[in-house]
Amino acid sequence: MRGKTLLLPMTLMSVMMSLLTPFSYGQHMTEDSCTVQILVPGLKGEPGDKGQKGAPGRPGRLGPLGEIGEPGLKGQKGIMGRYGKFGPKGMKGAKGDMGEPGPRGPNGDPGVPCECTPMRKMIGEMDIVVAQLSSELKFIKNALPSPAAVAGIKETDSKVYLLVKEEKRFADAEVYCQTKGGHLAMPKDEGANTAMAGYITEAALSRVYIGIHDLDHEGVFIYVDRSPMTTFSKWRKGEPNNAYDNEDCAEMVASGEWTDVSCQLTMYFICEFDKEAI
Ligand SMILES: [Ca+2]
Ligand SMILES: [Ca+2]
Repeated sequence: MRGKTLLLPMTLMSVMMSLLTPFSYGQHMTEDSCTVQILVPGLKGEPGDKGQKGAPGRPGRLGPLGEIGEPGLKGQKGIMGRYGKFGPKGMKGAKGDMGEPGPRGPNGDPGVPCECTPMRKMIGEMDIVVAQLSSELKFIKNALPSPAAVAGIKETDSKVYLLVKEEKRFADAEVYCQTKGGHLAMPKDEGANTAMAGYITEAALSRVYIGIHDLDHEGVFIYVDRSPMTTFSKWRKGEPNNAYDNEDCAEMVASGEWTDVSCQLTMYFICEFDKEAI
């Protein structure tokens, strides 16, 4: 302990000496192994010359957002934009009230004089035709036994012929025709005979009763309306022959010729009606 106590004052003195004579004392101290070596910095040197200008520094960081500026002045009005697209079709509106009647129009041009006389005459003639047709239609409806039983209607200028496709004896056939307002057909001239023959042919028949007989006087043929047979006849060659003494009625074949036959045969027949009576 005593040794350190003695050393301390000497150390302090060496520090003081080194402050006064740094170089000489420093070298001296290294030679002494018993002393504590202390390194002390030297005095500050003179300022050096000013260095050259350095390279530009790196960009600084982005500064904070600035405050909102004052509102600018109002700009000028722009040009009109393009038209927009058509919108969807709207719903149909309710029906409006009826408007007031319009003003009366101007008078029309005068008409042409009426030629009424020819028109009236034509209308009158048409009325007659219509009445006649109505009458004939009524007759036909009345005369037809049934649609299937009639081959149609045949007519000449004065007669209407009806071929009835129902097989009847002579007397019954005449009764039938009379109930319709006529008789069994009575061919009294070539025209009527031809019309009836055509009727039979068109119906694809071979024979029909006609209104001729000699029931009252054998060999004296008359029409069913009791009119005599005077100028016209159409007997087939060899007829009438009153075969078996039993042929008092007459038929017409498709050629238009006549034959006397038994009145008890049943066959189709033709009725005739006066047009004036219809
Ligand atoms: Ca006879
Ligand atoms: Ca005969």
